Amino acid sequence: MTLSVSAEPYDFTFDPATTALLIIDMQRDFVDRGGFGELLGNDVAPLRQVIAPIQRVLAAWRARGLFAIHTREGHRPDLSDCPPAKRARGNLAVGIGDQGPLGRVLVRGEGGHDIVDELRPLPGEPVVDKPGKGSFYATDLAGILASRRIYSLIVTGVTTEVCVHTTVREANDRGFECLVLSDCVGSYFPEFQSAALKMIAAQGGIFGWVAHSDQLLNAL
Ligand code: C5J
Repeated sequence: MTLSVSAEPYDFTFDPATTALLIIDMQRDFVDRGGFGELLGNDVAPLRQVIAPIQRVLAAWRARGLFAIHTREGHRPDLSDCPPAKRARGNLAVGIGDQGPLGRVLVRGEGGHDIVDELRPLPGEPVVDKPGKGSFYATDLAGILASRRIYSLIVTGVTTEVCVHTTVREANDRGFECLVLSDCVGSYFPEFQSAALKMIAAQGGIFGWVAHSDQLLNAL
């Protein structure tokens, strides 16, 4: 079965059986107060706006028995997978691995590393823990997608210009077709949100397609 979604720069077509909904880093460290995002000096309010639209898409996706994958950015408790350069970046008083209001910052198993309750993964939905910004780097995501014969990704999550963009670029180079849902990805910076989405669909869809989630829900 092929479905068609009205998108930029032109309609996105996909077979639901070979498509995964990818939900990137919807964890408390980025969207809750006291997490890594706020410690970096950001206002988390714009990121919280994507929770409800993703919830709507995820509910529709699950209702059709389709495949969803979640990612989380974070590190081993001993930080052995955290490059010193990443830890040092920003010169933060409380940074990666330090004790913060939500537990140790960006560390696996801590409160801030958890996915928000509204988007809690169900059994059967893989959760990919990633040490970097891209979801393919140093993870088993490529293997999971290959074993399910997945060729297309519907991409959601945060932040648009960092982990979403890095993942879409990685996916593009690996031959995946990516549709990014404009209201289901969020940035702390409105100007980055707008530019990052334009960059994906520009030049004939150099990295993929962009559509509002209503268009996907119409197609489903
Ligand atoms: C960042 C992410 N922004 N998930 N991570 O550090 O985008």
